[in-house]
Amino acid sequence: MTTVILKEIREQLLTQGYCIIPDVLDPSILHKLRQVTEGLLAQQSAEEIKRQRSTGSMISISVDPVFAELIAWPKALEGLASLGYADPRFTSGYVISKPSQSPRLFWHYDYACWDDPNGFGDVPQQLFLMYYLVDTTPENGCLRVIPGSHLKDNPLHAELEEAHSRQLAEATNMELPAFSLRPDEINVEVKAGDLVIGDSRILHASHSNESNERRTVITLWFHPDMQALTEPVQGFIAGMSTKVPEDWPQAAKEMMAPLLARYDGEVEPLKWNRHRPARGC
Ligand SMILES: O=C(O)CCC(=O)C(=O)O
Repeated sequence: MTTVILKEIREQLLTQGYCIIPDVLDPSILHKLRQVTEGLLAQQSAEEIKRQRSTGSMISISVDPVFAELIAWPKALEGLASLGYADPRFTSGYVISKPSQSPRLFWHYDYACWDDPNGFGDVPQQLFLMYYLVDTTPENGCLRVIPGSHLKDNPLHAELEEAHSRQLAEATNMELPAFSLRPDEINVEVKAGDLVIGDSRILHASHSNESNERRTVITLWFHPDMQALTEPVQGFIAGMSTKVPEDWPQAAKEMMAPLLARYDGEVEPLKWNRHRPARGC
């Protein structure tokens, strides 16, 4: 990959709110991730499946040390470095798997630090790294995004309720604006093992899965440049950090250690606030 391409990819991330780095995972880790996620999904209770009808599932990566390998995946970290983020910090991750014949995922954004006066800054504070384990299309529930909505007001912002509310997660009312098709949305179709990187402020959703196969994504949350943020924000981020389970193998703990979000200062952290104020432009 040449620097010119990465400059374009960086530009796309900053202006459109998302970008794709192709072919990041190799067949061997993809195989391992499919096996582990299938096992985890098979253990979901009927109650959990009902509660997560729209997302499909919401299983923390802390349940299996295989995810340490993914979090510290060298090709992904190299990709982030080539975008200008050489010291990214991880906080959390989830297995989100839409079963065959499942409804759309609701529109939402994930950024939750709106009390920060720099919340509308040009530089992303938080990025999702999404790895789809199958090729995705509109038919099997590919990601949809509204380009530019990480920075600009969109009519949909005013119509959304809190992301992951019970009503949205259970997809009990598909007439809500959160489940609508939007005139300015685009499909993000990828191959299994590509890496989708997105600004956590971008409006995103997914199509319904009309296929006969599961469509699994593993979403990892990274903060690309924590040191550039104010201390109250650093404290907020550190507070969201997943605890590495004590019983994980030493090798997994060592992989994770340099990537964990930490804040050792004494300043009061900002509080969780997922309500985006209107920006006025
Ligand atoms: O299921 C998907 O395609 C997207 C998942 C998602 O929105 C998220 O992880 O925030």
